[in-house]
Amino acid sequence: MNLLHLSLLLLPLATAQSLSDLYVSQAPSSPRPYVVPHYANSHAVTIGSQLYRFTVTGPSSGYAFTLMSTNAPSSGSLGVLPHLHQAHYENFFNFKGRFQLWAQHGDGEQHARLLTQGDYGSVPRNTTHTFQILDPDTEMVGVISPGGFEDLFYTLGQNYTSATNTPYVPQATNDTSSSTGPSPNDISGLESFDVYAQLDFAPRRDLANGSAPAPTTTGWHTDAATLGQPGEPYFVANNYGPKYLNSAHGAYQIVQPLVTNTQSQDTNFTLSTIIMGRPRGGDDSVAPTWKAPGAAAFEVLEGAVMVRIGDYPVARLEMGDVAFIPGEVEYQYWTEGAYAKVLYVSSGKEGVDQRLIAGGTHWEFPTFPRY
Ligand code: KMP
Ligand code: CU
Repeated sequence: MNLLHLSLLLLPLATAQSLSDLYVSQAPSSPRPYVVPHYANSHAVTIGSQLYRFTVTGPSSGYAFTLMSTNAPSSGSLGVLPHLHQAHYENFFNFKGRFQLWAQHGDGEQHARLLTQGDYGSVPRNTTHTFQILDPDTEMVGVISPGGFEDLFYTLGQNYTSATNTPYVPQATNDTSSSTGPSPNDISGLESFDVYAQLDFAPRRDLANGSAPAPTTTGWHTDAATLGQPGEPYFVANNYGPKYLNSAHGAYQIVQPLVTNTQSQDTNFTLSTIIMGRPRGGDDSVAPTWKAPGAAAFEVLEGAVMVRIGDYPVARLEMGDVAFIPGEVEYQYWTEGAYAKVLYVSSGKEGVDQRLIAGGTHWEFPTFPRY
C-alpha cells in the first residue's frame, strides 16, 4: 500500500470528533460546540458564601451572552447591594431553592417577588435591582446579554476549584448580618464593569403571598402572566406564562417564552423554556436538524435530553448540564424519556424557540396531549 492509500484510510479516524472532545469542564476561549456538566469547575469563583460558575462566557459565545449559576446557602441579608447596569440585560431564573428579587419599575413602584423553582425575573438595562438567597440549597441561573459580564465576578471573587464538585462550600456562618457582596464603598467603584450602585434603593419587605405590591388582577402563582413592556422589569411564575404547542417536528414541544425580541430590543436575544415529549415515530423517527445565525445554549431543567451538535457524537444531558451551539452549526435534540424541560437561550431573532412559536398554536397547559 502506498502512502496516499494509507492517508486516505487514516483520514476519517483523524477527523472524527469524540464525545470526550465535546465535554469540557470550563467554557472554551472561542466559540465551538461544547457540553459542560452540572457543577463543573467552569471558571468558578466565590464571593463570600456564594459560588459562581460560568458555563457560557463572552469569549465562548462570541460575546453573545453569559450563562452562569450561583449556588449559595440562605442568607439574612442581600446577596448584593442595589445596583443597575447600563449595557447588560439580566435574567434571573430559579433552578432550585428560593430567592427574592427586587426591581424598580418605571411606574415609580418597587416590585418584589419570592421565586421558587422555575420562576423567572426580567431585569432590563437601567433597572435598579437586588436579590437575597433564602433556602439552603439554592441555585440561581443567570442569563446576561451581551456576553462578557463575568469579568466583574472574576475581579471580585476568589478562584475556586473542587475535587468533589459540591454545589457550594459548606461553612458555618456566625455573621449573618453582613452582606455577601462588595461594601457600599467598593460597589460604587465598579462602574467600569457596568455596575452602578443605587444605594438609595431600600428594598421593601411588605410581600404578601410572595409578591409586592399586592396583585391587582394577575396574582403571583395564581393567574396567567404576560411578558413586560420593553425596558420594564417583570416576573413569570413557573408555567404561568404564555405557551405554544408545536407538533410539527415528530414530537410534542411546548414553548414558554420568557423574553422575546420585543423585550430584549437591541440586546437581541430570546429566552424560553421548552418542554418536550418523546418522538412519536418510534424507531423510524429522526429528530429535526436546526441551524441559526446566532449562538444558542440550553440547560436541562428536568429529565434527560439527547443532543447531536455538528460532527460530534450524540450526548445525553441531565439536569443542570449545559450545551452550547455556535451560530451556523447544525444540531438535533430530543428526549428518550416521557417529559423533559430545558431553559433555552438564543442570540438574534431566529432561535428554535421563535421558530417553534411561529409554527405552533396557543396552548394553556405545561403538558401535551394524550395522543
Ligand atoms: C456584585 C455585583 C453583582 C453581583 C454580585 C456581586 C451584580 C450582579 C449579580 C448577579 C448575580 C446573579 C445573577 C445575575 C447577576 O451579582 O452586579 O444570576 O448583577 O457581589 O455587582
Ligand atoms: Cu445586576
